[in-house]
Parts: sequence; C-alpha cells; structure tokens
Amino acid sequence: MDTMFNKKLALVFVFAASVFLVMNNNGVEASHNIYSRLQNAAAVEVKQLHRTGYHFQPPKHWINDPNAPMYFNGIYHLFYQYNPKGAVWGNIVWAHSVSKDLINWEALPPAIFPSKPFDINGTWSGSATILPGNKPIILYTGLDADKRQIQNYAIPANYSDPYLREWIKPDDNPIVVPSQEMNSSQFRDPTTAWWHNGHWRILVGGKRKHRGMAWLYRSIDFKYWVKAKHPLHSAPETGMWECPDFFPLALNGRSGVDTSKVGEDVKHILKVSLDETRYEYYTLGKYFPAKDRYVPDNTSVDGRAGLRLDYGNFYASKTFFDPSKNRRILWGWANESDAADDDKAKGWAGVQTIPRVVWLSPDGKQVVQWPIKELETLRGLKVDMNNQNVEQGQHVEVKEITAAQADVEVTFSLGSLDKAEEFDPNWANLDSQTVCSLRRSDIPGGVGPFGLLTLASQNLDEFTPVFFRVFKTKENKHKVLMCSDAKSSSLRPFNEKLYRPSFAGFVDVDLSANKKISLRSLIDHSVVESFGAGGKTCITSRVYPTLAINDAAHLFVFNNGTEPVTVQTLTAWSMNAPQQMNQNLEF
Ligand SMILES: *[C@@H]1O[C@H](CO)[C@@H](O)[C@H](O)[C@H]1NC(C)=O
Ligand SMILES: *[C@@H]1O[C@H](CO)[C@@H](O)[C@H](O)[C@H]1NC(C)=O
Ligand SMILES: *[C@@H]1O[C@H](CO)[C@@H](O)[C@H](O)[C@H]1NC(C)=O
Ligand SMILES: *[C@@H]1O[C@H](CO)[C@@H](O)[C@H](O)[C@H]1NC(C)=O
Ligand SMILES: *[C@@H]1O[C@H](CO)[C@@H](O)[C@H](O)[C@H]1NC(C)=O
Ligand SMILES: *[C@H]1O[C@@H](CO)[C@H](O)[C@@H](O)[C@@H]1NC(C)=O
Repeated sequence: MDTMFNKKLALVFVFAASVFLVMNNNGVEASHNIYSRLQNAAAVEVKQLHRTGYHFQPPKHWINDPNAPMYFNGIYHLFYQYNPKGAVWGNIVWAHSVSKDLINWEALPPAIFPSKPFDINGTWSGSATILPGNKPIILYTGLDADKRQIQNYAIPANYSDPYLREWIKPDDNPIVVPSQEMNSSQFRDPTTAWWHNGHWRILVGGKRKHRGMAWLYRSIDFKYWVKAKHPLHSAPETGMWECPDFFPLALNGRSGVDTSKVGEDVKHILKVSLDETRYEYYTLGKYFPAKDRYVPDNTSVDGRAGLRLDYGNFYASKTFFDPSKNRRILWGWANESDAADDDKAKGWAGVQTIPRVVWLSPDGKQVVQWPIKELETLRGLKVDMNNQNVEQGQHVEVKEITAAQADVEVTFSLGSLDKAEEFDPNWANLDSQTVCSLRRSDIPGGVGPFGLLTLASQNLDEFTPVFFRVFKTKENKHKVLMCSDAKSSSLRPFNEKLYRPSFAGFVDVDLSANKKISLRSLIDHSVVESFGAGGKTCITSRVYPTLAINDAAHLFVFNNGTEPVTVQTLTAWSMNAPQQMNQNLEF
C-alpha cells in the first residue's frame, strides 16, 4: 500500500478517533444501531467458527451495503461499506476489491473515505455509471460538517490503472444537495444514472412525511443537476427509501440490457430498501421517459407487502449491467443474526451474498434469480441421489460431501396434490413469514413440508430446514409456501439474542401440470442461501449452529407430509474456497 495513502488515512483516523471519544451514547444512524463503545474496538482475535468459506467477506470487522459494482476493462469492481476499526457499524469507508471472475477477489486500499468538507462526517452508499468514452464515475452520499446528506462524485485518478486504485473527489462537490422541502437526514444513496434524450437521470432515496420517495434529478453534463418537479415514484406508508435501484429487464430471454435501455421490449423494475422494516420490495412497471414517470403494473403490490428479491437476511441490494457477458447481476448484503457483543467477540460481521443473474419471468410478473455461472468453478467432490422415495417422517442423508460448505440442487416430484392441506382463510392477511411460523417443518402436513435439512447435527438437535408446503385454497387453487426456518438452527439458549426468524415467501408456480419443484441451496457455515423453483423465490438465512459445524454438519432430505415425495434428482457438491488475495486491510 502506498505510504501517501497511509499517512492521509492515519490523519483521518486520528481525527475520527477524537470525534468518537466524545460520543458515547448508543443511538441509531440510518437505522444502524450505534454502539459507540464498540465502534473503535479492533478485533483482538478473528474467530473462524461460522466464517464463510466462499461468500465475500473481508478478513475482519464490519461490512454492510455493496456499493458501485461495475465492470471496467476486464475487471469487476466491488466497493462496500466497511468499518476498518471494529465489528459494529461506524467509521465507514468504501472498501474496494477487484476480480476477473466475481469469485476470486483481490483487496485494494479503500477508494473513498472521509477527507473533504463535503464528506467529513461520512462516506455512505452510492453507485457507478460508465460515461461515454468508457469513463467510470461514482456518485455517493457524503455527510458534511453539519451532517447533511449530500451527493458527491468521485473519478479515477488514472483511467489507465487497470484496478482503478485511487479515486479523486474534486472540489466542485457536492453536486446535489437536499432542497427546502426535504429533511437533510433523509436524502441518500444515488443510483446508477441512465441517459435518455440528452439528459442523464439519477434517483436519490428519501421520505416526505411517511411517504417513501425516489427523488429524480437530471443533468446534461453529469455535474449540474436539477431536481425534477415530480419524483420518479413514491408510495405512502413505506417510510424512508434507501438504496433505490431502477433498471430495465428484457421481456424475453435472460440477457441483461444497459441501464439506459427503454422501449417496448423491456419492463422496468424499481427496488427500494425500507429503512423502517429493514426489508426490501420491488415493483415491475412501465417507465415513460418523455414524462419521466414510472407506473407499477397493477399486478405488482406497491408497498410493504410487495415482492422481494429475497425473503431473508438481504438488504441494500444493487444491480449492475455486465456488458462482457450481457447479463444483469445483483449483489446484496446479508447481516448477522447475532448480537453486537457476539460480533465484537468474533471480530467480524456481515457478508455479501453470492452475485446473482436477474431476469424477467416469462409471464412478466416477477424477477427470477440464479447464482452466477462462475460459482460452479468452486464445485469439488460431487454426489448424486436419484429416484429416492421419502415417506412421511423420513429423512435421508446426503453423505460424503462437506455439508457445512456445499452447493446442492434437487428436484422433488409429487405423486398427487390431493392431500394438500387447506389454506386457512384467516391467513390471507398474514405475511408469508408468519404463516411459516404457524406451519413449521415439525407440523405434519398433506403435501409437504418436504425439502432439505441444512446445517443439521447427526441427531437433528440442530438443523435449518429449507422446505415447501403446498396448500389448497377455497377456490381449489394450489398455493406453495417456501420456508427457511432458523428456529432450530442453534442450541444456543433462547435468552441469548439470536434472531431466529421463519423466513418465507410464496412461490408462483403451477404444480398441477408436472407436479415437480426444484430447490438449490448454497450452504456456507453460517449462511444458507436458497433458490426455489429455479430462482422464483429466494431466501437467505444466517444461522449459528453449535454442533452442526465443519465436519460434524450433515445434509438430509426430509418429508413430513402424508403424501410421499420422490427426490427425482439431487446433486450436491463440496465447495472449495476461492482465492482471496492481498487481504491485509490494515491502515
Ligand atoms: C461532523 O464534522 C464536524 C466538522 O468537521 C465536526 O465538528 C463534528 O464533530 C462532526 N460530527 C460528528 C458526529 O462526527
Ligand atoms: C497510470 O497507470 C498506468 C498503468 O498502471 C501507469 O503506467 C502510469 O504510470 C500511471 N500514470 C500515473 C500518472 O500514475
Ligand atoms: C429528520 O430526519 C431525522 C432522521 O430520520 C429525524 O430524527 C428528524 O426528526 C427529522 N426532522 C424533521 C424536522 O422532521
Ligand atoms: C391491469 O392492467 C391490464 C393492462 O395492463 C388490464 O388489461 C387489466 O384490466 C388491469 N386490471 C385491473 C384489475 O385493473
Ligand atoms: C417432522 O415431524 C415430527 C413430528 O412433529 C417432528 O418430530 C420432526 O422433528 C419433524 N421433522 C422436521 C425436519 O422438522
Ligand atoms: C439484521 O439483523 C437482525 C438481527 O439483529 C435485525 O432484526 C435486522 O433488522 C437486521 N437487518 C438489517 C438489514 O439491518
């Protein structure tokens, strides 16, 4: 690391440390809990237990939002919110890693950190845009001396440096400041820009009263930005919108398209992260570029009950277009489910989920996701299980692979749907997670619960089941629920503050035709990232087994429904660890 950088950063941190000495109350910052006593408490020891084998994770300390993912001249860049000094949120800088394949990463010095009047109190999330002439530019939220949230830009110091190590924040920043009508503490996370008819456009997340807002700005030169009269979109009773993401998906096929693409052959997606609930939702809709309005389809619920990219620990997600492989890729942050003191003790917190390709379902009603193909290069030892019948109450082990670090794909086949239990009309107003909490894997059903028991101990004292349950509604339609239930994931006592939610989402599939449903789970010590029905419903759980660790972890298929289930095909792989180069992030 160059010494100039070291000196600059050392100064920043001496300064930062003195600031934090005078702040010692616990509070909340953009809904990150503030633990002042832990913010600067460097990891004494980094505990390996529960660290991931193939998910993106720095060697220690706190991470949150993925920032400005992009592809430039053969290299993928991932920036992310990082606390260099501790395992809870605070002291945030933009850490920077580069990769040729999105799997093996090399860590570089932080790209953006507080140093100028326009970001001296914070360098928060943002996005990258590749300007004409192949010139990347980053927009991010800075916190100025008055702690106002303002939008800044940063550009590479040397476009010829293949890794774009150093970023410059010119002195004509900020480029967007909150206007009179806004609360300057609720104005952040600029999107990737899109271009149409002579103007660039960006969104910035915000809130007015209790209405979530996607403020729209336009610019001709990317420097002078003017707020549009109307936001691109807003929705009542949703609270602060963080990390908006607005992008087109092709109506046909899985190829991605550039963020500026408009026309009859695409549909637009608006995703927002709800600060109040700490969940995201998205709508699909039509973008009218001439009027700069976005109108969600009437099949898309526009509010807290809307569709989610992931029904589990998944937040602040962001997509980018990868022109080298013509695909759109999604990154998301999976936070910990343990307490701040646990994070301090283990010396680290937060992982990024495996990058996923996103496309539109053929009926245009939802986004479909699948782990990037490159992940398969980490697959090692492989085992198969075919045409395995699983009767009610049975669980069958998938042996030989490293069950704590695995990738498993399975297709279940059902004889009949006749025994599907009734969907209680009283559940109509409940969210999927609550329905799962009422119908866990230990409540026998008709068709299901059946699925995988991940991170299971030999005698099932601990397990994280990922499963389906088929219901029949009054209208004689089938409704499929997918759950990833953390309740029995750890023997740690319930008075210890582990978050053990019964994450769940409904799966939009018609089982009546071929009576088959697939499931893929990426299992990685404390992460279970699952893709139901080819990626229609995705759920990420964070769990902390005490017995089902390393070689003592097991994987089973199970069925607790009266209808027998057949594992038509199952393939499971032990997963290797990628190369993590230059991982010394000490400053
Ligand atoms: C914000 O920056 C100003 C000016 O540098 C400083 O005086 C103030 O203490 C900072 N506030 C916080 C909370 O760090
Ligand atoms: C920019 O990067 C290129 C490639 O690494 C290098 O050859 C060149 O010396 C750099 N220019 C400056 C001014 O540092
Ligand atoms: C502005 O937003 C902050 C953070 O949500 C809140 O604490 C504050 O009360 C708001 N101020 C006004 C005037 O509404
Ligand atoms: C929803 O929109 C479609 C056209 O996009 C229309 O045909 C349909 O009638 C609408 N449904 C409702 C309930 O408004
Ligand atoms: C299946 O149901 C039985 C009976 O409730 C229960 O003991 C067992 O733990 C269940 N299996 C799973 C994986 O939940
Ligand atoms: C992740 O952690 C759990 C447990 O502390 C919280 O309940 C969630 O709100 C949190 N999620 C985010 C996105 O911060």
